[in-house]
Amino acid sequence: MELSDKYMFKHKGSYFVTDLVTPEYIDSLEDFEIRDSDVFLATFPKSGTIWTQNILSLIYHEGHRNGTEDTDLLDRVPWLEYNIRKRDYVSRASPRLFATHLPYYLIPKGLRNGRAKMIYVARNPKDVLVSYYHFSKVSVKLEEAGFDVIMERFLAGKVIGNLWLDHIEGWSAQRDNPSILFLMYEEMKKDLRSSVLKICNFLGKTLTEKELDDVVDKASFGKMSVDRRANYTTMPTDLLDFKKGRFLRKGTVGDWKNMMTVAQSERFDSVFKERMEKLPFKFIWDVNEF
Ligand code: PPS
Repeated sequence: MELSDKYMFKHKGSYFVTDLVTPEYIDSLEDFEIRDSDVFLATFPKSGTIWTQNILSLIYHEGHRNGTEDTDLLDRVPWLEYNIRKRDYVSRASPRLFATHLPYYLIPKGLRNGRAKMIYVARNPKDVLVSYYHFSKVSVKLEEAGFDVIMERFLAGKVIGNLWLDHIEGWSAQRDNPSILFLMYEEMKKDLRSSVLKICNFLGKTLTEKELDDVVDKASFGKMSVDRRANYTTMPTDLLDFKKGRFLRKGTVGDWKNMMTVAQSERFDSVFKERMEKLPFKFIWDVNEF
């Protein structure tokens, strides 16, 4: 373990939430046994994880789609590295659905060897930063600080998920890997139905038109915000403090413009722009670009 404080510790070059995982558990994930039927959702924090978790849950679970089951996303699509409810992942029934914020180099070797399917969701990093800043108030496990401070930590990679550029470069180097589907948050925002269809095709799942409509409807920001199975209000209060905000906050594209000054935006660009230009994605920074 390289560094540790009340909120985060660094292990194998990556930051983790102090109370929620141990270095030994992270080490054990290298050999976590992967099944061909597993589905992993990978994201940098605040890039659309809960949204895509919900979509996966809705695609796979009829009882979620038709409202007859009351299982929340922490149980439907738990985090690999943050096993908050201490579930037994090894004896979990197939198909297992997992979410992870791990950098590509730390995922189980069974995944790197092409077993299972993975979905990586990316979001423009200014909206990621602003979402992270607001979330650091709601999350009891993240250190609260002013926006300027959080921005400097984000630009230095001293946040959960590490340096955004490293995370996305590591995953996007796999862009020709047929086991990984790459999606953009903004693309989902622009046309959710097409994104859900893309996910279904990738996973070999065939839904009827009605089922597809149900998935799209229940994955909308408005419906998720009031669905306790999909808005993390069932999370323990020692993890999230809902007096300080909501997990589903705004769900828009371009909110960074409401937060960042011109000087902050320029400072951000001066650190990120060059490497971002080499990424194989076209980022959308504003709804007017739709
Ligand atoms: S985490 O903590 O990493 O799991 O957070 P994550 O789920 O990746 O990101 C949270 C942001 O995603 C937004 N969100 C949505 N946007 C649009 N539509 C839907 N259905 C949706 N669900 C979640 C959520 O509001 C957070 O973004 P911000 O910008 O803070 O609103």
